[in-house]
Amino acid sequence: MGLEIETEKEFDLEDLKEDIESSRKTERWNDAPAEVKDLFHQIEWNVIEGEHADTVGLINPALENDVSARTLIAGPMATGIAEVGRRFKFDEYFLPEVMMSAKSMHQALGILKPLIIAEKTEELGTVVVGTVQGDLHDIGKRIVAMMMEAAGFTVHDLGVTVPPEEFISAIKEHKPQIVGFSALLTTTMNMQWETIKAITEEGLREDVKIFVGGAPISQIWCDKIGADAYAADALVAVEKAKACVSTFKAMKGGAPELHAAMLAIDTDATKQKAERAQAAYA
Ligand code: B12
Repeated sequence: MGLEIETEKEFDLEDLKEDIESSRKTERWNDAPAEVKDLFHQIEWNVIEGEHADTVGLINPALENDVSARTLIAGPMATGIAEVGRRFKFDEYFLPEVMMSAKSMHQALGILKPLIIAEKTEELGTVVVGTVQGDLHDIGKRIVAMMMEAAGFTVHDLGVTVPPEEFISAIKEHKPQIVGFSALLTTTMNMQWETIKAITEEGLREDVKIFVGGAPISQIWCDKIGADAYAADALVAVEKAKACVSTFKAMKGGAPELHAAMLAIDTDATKQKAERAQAAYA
């Protein structure tokens, strides 16, 4: 018995060393200055390992090296949490590890939030966002909310596991131009549809432009449930939101022309995403 435990320990340690080595050898961020590349690897690694104090401790040194908050979020923090997702999927990680990594992300976002929000220079409109009922994931939704706010929107974040009635109350209270639903589970994505149905039954559908997002969400799903726009990431969401309150302001929520206009933005956005990845030293 004792021997088995010893063997397993040795095996795990070897695995860990290999992981560290492959993480260090990665081709990512090769265009970044050496010290920035090293900081990025350390941030990514600490997100993966769920070392909150170390993740947080690396944020200021990165900012002092002229790395922007956006680059940190879109770069090492994003690749770190993506690797956590991969490990979870392949049973290399279990919930406790994922929760530790999520905490690292939240604490780092807490530091970066004021820097992002400080970018706000104009008032573009109001956005209500929330993670749909039954779903507790909120890192991505939080990033969307932060980026929307930085772009000039007043954002009301309703939090997680938000029932349709709460979205309806928030629409009545805040009169947003845009409402965003986040869903990270295949079992909760249907709540996006249910929420749209509830908003429609309440007679509010034309008043709001509905955005959907989250890992299992796609343009096909957006089309199917009658949402106005899908965004694969926060920056695409911001771009579409800005278009909604400017060029397409007069279009009503649920209008086929609005849906088509939002889709057209993706063609350009895909190109820009490649450029951003470059800027984030991807
Ligand atoms: C972190 C995490 C958790 C954390 C969440 C902590 C938190 N406070 O958010 C914890 C540990 C709590 C958790 C729990 C669970 N999780 Co989880 N989790 C993840 C993980 C690893 C990362 C998610 C994340 O934060 N990604 C990083 C962010 C930045 O990306 P994002 O959310 O996709 O957001 C971006 C875009 O999608 C978009 N976006 C997001 N929202 C919105 C909204 C709008 C309006 C727009 C326009 C755009 C947009 O912009 C964002 C920024 O660019 C994913 C893996 C994955 N591949 O997603 C699994 C994952 C989502 N979880 C999964 C599962 C199964 C669970 C549990 C059911 C596990 C369990 N057995 O209990 C529970 C569910 C609990 C519940 N009821 O919700 C599965 C889902 C599989 C499926 N088929 O549905 C995944 C995919 C892991 C996997 N590969 O198996 N999880």
